[in-house]
Amino acid sequence: MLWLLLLLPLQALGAAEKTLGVPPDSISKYVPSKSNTWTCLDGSKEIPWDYVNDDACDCADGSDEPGTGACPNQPFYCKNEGHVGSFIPSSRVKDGLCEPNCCDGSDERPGVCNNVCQEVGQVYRKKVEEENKIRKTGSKIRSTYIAYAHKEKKRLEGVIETSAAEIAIQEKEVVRLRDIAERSESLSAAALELKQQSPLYISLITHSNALKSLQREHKKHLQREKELSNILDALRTGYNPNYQDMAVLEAVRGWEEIAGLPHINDVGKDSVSDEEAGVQEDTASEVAETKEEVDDEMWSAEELEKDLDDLLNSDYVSLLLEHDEYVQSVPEGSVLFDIASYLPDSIAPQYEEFKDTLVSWLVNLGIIKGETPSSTDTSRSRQALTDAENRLNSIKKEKEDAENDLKEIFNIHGYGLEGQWKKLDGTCLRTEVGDYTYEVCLFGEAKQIPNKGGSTFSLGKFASWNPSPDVKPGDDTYYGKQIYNRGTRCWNGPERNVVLLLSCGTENTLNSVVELEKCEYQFTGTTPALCRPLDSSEGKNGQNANAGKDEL
Ligand code: MAN
Repeated sequence: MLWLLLLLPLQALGAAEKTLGVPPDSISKYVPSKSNTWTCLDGSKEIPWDYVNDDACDCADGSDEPGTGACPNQPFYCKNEGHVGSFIPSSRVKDGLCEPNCCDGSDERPGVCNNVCQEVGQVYRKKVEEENKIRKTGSKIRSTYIAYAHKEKKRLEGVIETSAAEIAIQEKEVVRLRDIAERSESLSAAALELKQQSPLYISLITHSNALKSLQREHKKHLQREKELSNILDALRTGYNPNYQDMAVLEAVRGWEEIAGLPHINDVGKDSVSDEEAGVQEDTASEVAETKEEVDDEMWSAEELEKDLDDLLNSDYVSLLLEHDEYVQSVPEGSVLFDIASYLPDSIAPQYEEFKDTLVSWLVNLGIIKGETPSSTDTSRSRQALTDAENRLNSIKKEKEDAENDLKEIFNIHGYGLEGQWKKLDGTCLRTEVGDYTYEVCLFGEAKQIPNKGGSTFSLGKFASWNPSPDVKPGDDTYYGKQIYNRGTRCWNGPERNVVLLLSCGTENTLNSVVELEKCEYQFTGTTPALCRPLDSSEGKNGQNANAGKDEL
């Protein structure tokens, strides 16, 4: 009976050996049948249970030797209790070397490697804790980036809407100005000169000149008034009342009355005297009266200040031509002088023919003037048209730029599905390495700037995120790499280019630069844009899950 009890731990030990190197999710598959046999995992063969982990490869898929390294290309799982389980290739099992990924030493015969999982686990946990702290802070910053992208989207939509409305208005303006320019270009210099003899036009120009002169004089007076009020203000605050100089006192009182100011000696007192209150009331009512007198059609002081220049810049020639057209157009419904409308339809064509012949005779005899199109003094109307066309083009460009920006904001290949990168567009990161300062302006250009003078080399412009076909667009590995290419060509070599490797950090920084091959640079940096919240699925415990898999 006793020997049976002694056997139990040995059996348990045997079972443990059979599952050596088996990952937790496959342990249930390593159980013997009732007849103490076992079937290879691919189902190809049934073997005695004793053949499992006996250091001889029996199954075609190598599944009978998970813990010995007897079958090639098999994963060996180290439990690493106290740390994180991990895989190593079967070729490294029982090779006499302690694998760093197998801190429990289970890949080697007992006694070869110490179990250092407690120490390694502690260091690892501390590192993960620090990384999580950074991720927590970084993800808060990242969420402000996302909020920025949403605001930016709204702004751009506003720009598109406003510019669409402006384009519609400006297009009409261009048509109007083109019409004027074309009409004035088809008018001879002599015809224009004749039109400019119109009393209305001459009077308009005289009014304009008078208004310009008044404006000039008005500005001079305003300047003079300003200087005088400065002098009087200085006198008011600086005079010495003890001298009892009545002339000075009168000047001060007079100025206070005009300017509606309290007497300087009363400034600071709780209340002003009745007399002064009366003065102020009077001044206020006078101002009110003056306001009432202003005709509705008269310009206020602000309008004079703001709008007079525009009015004086009017294109009077264009106005003249527009006016001409206006007075020449026959008012709708008026048939008084339209003889053709009194005639029966049958003789109307003969009448029109007769009229045209008569008019051309009168023109030939010099009795009336005909239209003689030729290019003339039209520079102002042409300039106005060019200005309007330029303005239209610039609004169109503004709209187009906004539309393109909008397309990129929430684009997976642009600023990310959440728009988390938009905020960093144009953010420049720099670091000094050796004789150079390296700079990368995100989504812009990378540069190599010599510290001791000399030319700056372009290291390329932003081309794409991680272009590897194995990487899924939108995940952390995708956004962890940016490519900048087509920089200044290297002498006898390629165009300079940069691979920028990014990772989560609380700040946007450029940490290192190495020239891996001639003119091929690798930058590393950090950014909060890569710090996903701790509870988000991607990146959560990513390191743990992948630990050691690189080894395979
Ligand atoms: C410059 C720099 C270097 C580069 C050489 C290649 O000196 O851009 O980084 O290696 O040119 O000639």
